[in-house]
Amino acid sequence: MKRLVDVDPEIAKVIRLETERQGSKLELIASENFVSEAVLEAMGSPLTNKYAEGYPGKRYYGGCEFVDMAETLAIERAKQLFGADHVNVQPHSGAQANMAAYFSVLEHGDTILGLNLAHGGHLTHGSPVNFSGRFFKVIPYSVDQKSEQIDMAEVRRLAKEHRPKLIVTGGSAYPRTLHFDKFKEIADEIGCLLMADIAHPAGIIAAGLHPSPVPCCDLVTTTTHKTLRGPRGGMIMCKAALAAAVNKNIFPGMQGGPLMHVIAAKAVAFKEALAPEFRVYQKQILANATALAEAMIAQGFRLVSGGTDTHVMLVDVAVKGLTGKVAEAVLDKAGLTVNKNAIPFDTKSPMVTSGIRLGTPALTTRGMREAEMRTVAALIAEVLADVEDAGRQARVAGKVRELCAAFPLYPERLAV
Ligand code: DSN
Repeated sequence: MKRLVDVDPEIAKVIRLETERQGSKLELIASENFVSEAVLEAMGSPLTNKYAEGYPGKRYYGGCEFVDMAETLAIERAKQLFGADHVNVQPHSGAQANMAAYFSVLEHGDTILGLNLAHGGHLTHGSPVNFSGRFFKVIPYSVDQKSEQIDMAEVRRLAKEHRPKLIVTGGSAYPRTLHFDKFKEIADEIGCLLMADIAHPAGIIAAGLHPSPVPCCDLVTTTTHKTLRGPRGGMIMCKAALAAAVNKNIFPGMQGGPLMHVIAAKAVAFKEALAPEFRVYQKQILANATALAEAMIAQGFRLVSGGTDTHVMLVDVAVKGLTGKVAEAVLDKAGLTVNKNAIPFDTKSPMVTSGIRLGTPALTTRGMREAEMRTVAALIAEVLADVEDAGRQARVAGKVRELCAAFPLYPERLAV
């Protein structure tokens, strides 16, 4: 077998450098995680060669008997994990899952309610620069200015005033519990559909450590690569009544051939998530997030909404006279990977921002615990105390490398 390093040394080098980067820096991006070797193996398998347009047992190509098994396993495991009536594991991404979910129940021009992107929502929940904002009439709801938590009174008021066909809940920078039951009450009051995008807390929900939207939502979408720790991709769950519409809108509606290697890897990740250790892992993500949040506050930072109930937190760096853009850049130089993020009612542009977003799924996968989270907060504070001090960044980078070395990532890959 010819090895990648012989066929394409340039790409082999890129992969090695990226693997080293992941292992030697502290990954605090809330939407990222590190998959198992088993998930990687499934993704890098000859299943990538197979065309399988259609669904198990009903394909437009011959030779699908084995990929059918992979997709059926993924579907059945996801149903078991979340208690869903119906699951479609084919969406290539969370954005495509959301698009197909919308198209299953909405017509062009219909009204939807979604959490404002600037308040922790997601592009696909109605941002004007996204298809969702172009195809639908979007009424954004906000967080309350004082509590910085979703203002349910405003959601009810807007729902009654605008009579949306669909309310969308979920987001990518919302650190607090999502109260799906309260959204359901409002949806029932006005007789509209309810959708939850659980891309961020999916793993926590699967472990039963966050309320599940599955019993009360018509549609639930997710990515599979964040807290769920599977391959990069998407998934839709829905009530039985919407199963045919969802399947039709993924294929042939908006996708062609499913990525069978990724679907097989989703099946592997779901098997891992069904094992008892996954609940232990999710509990540790939450314990680490609480520890990191408390330590950041102790270091003098302000956290949006005062803390977190999940794996994610938003840190207001403006209180230290900084922007998210500068904080992200200097932390990266010191080996701490974060992303700049708008905070609610931010006065700065999305390319500058007043905040950074931190999350604990990836570091928890490496085995780090509360003590390491306190160290991480101290390192962040040390770097941000003087963003002009390159010597300080280099010193912290050394400490980061030491900490990372104690929690090796993909060691077998780097040994060769
Ligand atoms: N980019 C994802 C995140 O970082 O949360 C959302 O699409």
